[in-house]
Amino acid sequence: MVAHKNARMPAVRSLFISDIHLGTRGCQATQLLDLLREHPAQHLYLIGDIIDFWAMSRGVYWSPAQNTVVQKILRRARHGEQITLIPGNHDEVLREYIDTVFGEIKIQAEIVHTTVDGRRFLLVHGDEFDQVTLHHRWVAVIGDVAYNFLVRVNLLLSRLRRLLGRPGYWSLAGYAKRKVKTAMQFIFSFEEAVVRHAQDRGLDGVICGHIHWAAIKEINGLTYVNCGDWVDSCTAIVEHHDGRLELIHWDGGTVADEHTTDANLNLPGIPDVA
Ligand SMILES: [Mn+2]
Repeated sequence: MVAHKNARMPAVRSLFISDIHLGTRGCQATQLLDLLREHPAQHLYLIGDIIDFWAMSRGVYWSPAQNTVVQKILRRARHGEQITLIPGNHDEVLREYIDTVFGEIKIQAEIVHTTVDGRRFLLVHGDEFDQVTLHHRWVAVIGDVAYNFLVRVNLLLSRLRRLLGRPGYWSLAGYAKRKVKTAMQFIFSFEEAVVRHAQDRGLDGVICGHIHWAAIKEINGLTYVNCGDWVDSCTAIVEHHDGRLELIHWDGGTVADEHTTDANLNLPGIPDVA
C-alpha cells in the first residue's frame, strides 16, 4: 500500500461501494469521505442505494458532508476515474437513465468487472434476489449484547409470570433467536440466489449490496462479495493491483483489525429451531 504514495498508480485498482443512502440522517458521509480520500482508484463502482429517494420522499436530510461526497465523486469522474453507478431499489428512479452517462458517470443495470487476475464478476445491487421484503437494518442489532440483554429481560418476565400465576414457560430470548435465525436464513437464501445468477452467466463471482451485510466468501465454487453499507457498518470492497479483493471496515480513518466477514456470524448458541 506504499506504491500510491510516490507513483502515479492510484491506491487501489477498483473500489466498490454500495448502500450509501445519501439524503438520510443515517448516512455516514463523513466516514465515507475519509475512505474516498484514502482510496483513489482506476475504477469506482457505486452499487445501488447511493441516493435514498425513498426516504427523501418522506423528508430530506442533506448535510454538507453528503454534498461533498457527491462533489468528490463527480470530480473523480472528471479526472479520469472510471465510475459506474448501478441503481438499487432506493434509487430506482435512476433506472430510467440506464445506459446513459451523467457527468461522466455511466449508469448501468448491471456490469461485468474483470479483475486484473482475470476473474469475471457480475456487479448488481441485488434487490431482485431479495425474496422477502424485509427491513434489513434490524439485522445489525443482533449479536451478543442484544442476546444477553434479552436473557436478562426474560428473567424479569418469567418472575412476573410466576407472580401473576401464569403457568408454562415462554422464552423471549428463544423468540429472539428464532428471529435471528430467520434473518440468517434470509441472508443465506439471498446469497445463494445471487450466486446462482452469476453461475448461470458463466462468471466467477458476484459483487453486490442491498442486504447491508458485507462479506467475501466462496459459495458453490464462486466468490460471493457484498459491499455492506454506509449506514451502520461503513464497509467497502477494494481490488488491489494484484487482483486480490479485500473487505475494508472503515473505522474513523483507520482500517479496523477485525474485518466484517462471515466470521462475525458465529452468534452464541443459536439452536436449530424447527
Ligand atoms: Mn437496496
